[in-house]
Amino acid sequence: MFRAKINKTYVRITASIAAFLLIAALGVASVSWQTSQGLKHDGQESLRQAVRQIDKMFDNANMAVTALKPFIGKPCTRDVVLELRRQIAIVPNVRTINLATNDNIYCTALFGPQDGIVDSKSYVDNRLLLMTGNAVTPNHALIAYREQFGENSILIGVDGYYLHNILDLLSTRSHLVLRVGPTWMDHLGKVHQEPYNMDEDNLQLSSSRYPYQVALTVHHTNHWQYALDYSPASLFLFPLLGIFVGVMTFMLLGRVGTPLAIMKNGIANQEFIPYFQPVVDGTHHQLTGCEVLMRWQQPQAGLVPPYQFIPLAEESGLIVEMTRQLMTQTQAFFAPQVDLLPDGFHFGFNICAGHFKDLSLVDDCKNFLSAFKGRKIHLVLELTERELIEPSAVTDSLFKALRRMGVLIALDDFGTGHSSLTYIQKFHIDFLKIDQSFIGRIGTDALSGHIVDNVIDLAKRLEMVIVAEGIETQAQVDYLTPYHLEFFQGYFFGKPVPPEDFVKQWLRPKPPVSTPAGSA
Ligand code: G
Ligand code: G
Ligand code: MN
Repeated sequence: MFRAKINKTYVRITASIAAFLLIAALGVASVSWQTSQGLKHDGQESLRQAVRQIDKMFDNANMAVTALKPFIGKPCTRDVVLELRRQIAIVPNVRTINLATNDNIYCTALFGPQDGIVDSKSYVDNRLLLMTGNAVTPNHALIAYREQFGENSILIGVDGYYLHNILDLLSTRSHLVLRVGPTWMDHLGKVHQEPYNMDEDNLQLSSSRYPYQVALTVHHTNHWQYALDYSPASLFLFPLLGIFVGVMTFMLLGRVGTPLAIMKNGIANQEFIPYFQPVVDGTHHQLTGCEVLMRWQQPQAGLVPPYQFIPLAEESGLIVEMTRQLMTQTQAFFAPQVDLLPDGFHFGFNICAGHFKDLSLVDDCKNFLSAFKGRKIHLVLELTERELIEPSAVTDSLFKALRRMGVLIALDDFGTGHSSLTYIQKFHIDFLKIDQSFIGRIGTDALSGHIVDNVIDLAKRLEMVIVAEGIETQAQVDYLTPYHLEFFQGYFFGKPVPPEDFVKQWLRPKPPVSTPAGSA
């Protein structure tokens, strides 16, 4: 039993930890998913913002182009150069403006007439070129915006500083880069010529109006750093939920169940066992029978006394099945050794109102009696006077059937209730068992003695076989002896004991004791 208990605690703890871990795993998965979704969502939002800002820059460049359309292909006069400079001054983001014919730059805002070379094929879509710098500021990143009109073109230089600013500002949780064809700028403003390494976790967004993309990488190493930002509730909720579910699992597994469920379980496990108390004859105090008393051998609580479970058993009706088990165990134990029993041995079972709902008691008694084929035993059913059975069609046929089988009826706890003579006659009572409370009064005071005398008198006048219950002392025996009662029962003769002890104490012929010489 101890071992079973340990195993059970071990199982409970294991199951509770498993439940906690399951919730924790769910939590980790949930936090991870929320974080990656959040990072992705925020990344996409950053990309959209970046495209909006960068498009606006190129829109500005485009504005300058529109303003300069009348000067396309015109010679690089002072007026033209002044107009180029005026646009630089008034249009945001624009740093340089050049005019070109084919691949020849012939007019610049800074230097006026020129004879420079431009490789128009290096422009992505003929429109954009990302550069590490130009002739004037070689180490300052710059993006050239080009618009072509026949063989002429306008080249607008947009400062890399603005691009760098946009990328930097939006690179909160992951780093943004701007890609123009094979060239890309990182969030620090550095321009790279080597191919940009795109792996699976990259997000990118192309502008619908200009030939460039912005991209970003969500780094796995950063993932858990942002868990608190994206799933603050889950980070607290799941551990709490895990603890709650773990504790609940532990408690539910240890749940004892309702008293009724425990009792049903006890029936299934045959935990209700018979104890036997001897009944002796009133003259020679020889064994004449026994009262079978129910005990509950409960694995956890040990031996449970009847007053703790009989009321619930009677109320719920489980008493019928429990009494059946008591009868079965009694016959299984005594039938094989029936020869040990004195002739006419009485087996008394306690019966309550629940037994009179149907006729199953008849079958139970039939089974009991048929186990003792020789018929040298008597079956006695003890009905308590405390709660009398209502006469009805069912009880009527039940008592008739019992009588036919030879089953005897005892009125238990006599004197405590209020059974009438008509009642006693109607149910054909064979024995009256005078309640032990009266026997207990013997020798206490004059009035008590009077009450005891009266109860015995009443029983005698009913002309029934009488059992005096609860005899505990020699004085009580002496007091009762002149009444010539048929049977005695009580601790003075023997307490209720398990079947093996009953056989040992009352039925096994004692081995002859070798008397020490000189003692006889
Ligand atoms: O044996 P003990 O004195 O502890 O029993 C207490 C009460 O329980 C007594 O009133 C006795 O009649 C009752 N009792 C014992 N066994 C049974 C039983 O098998 N059926 C019923 N109905 N009552 C029992
Ligand atoms: O209600 P019922 O008469 O069935 O009750 C019988 C119960 O009385 C038994 O279960 C038994 O434990 C108890 N009993 C039997 N003899 C004595 C006795 O001498 N003294 C006391 N106190 N109880 C007894
Ligand atoms: Mn009884």
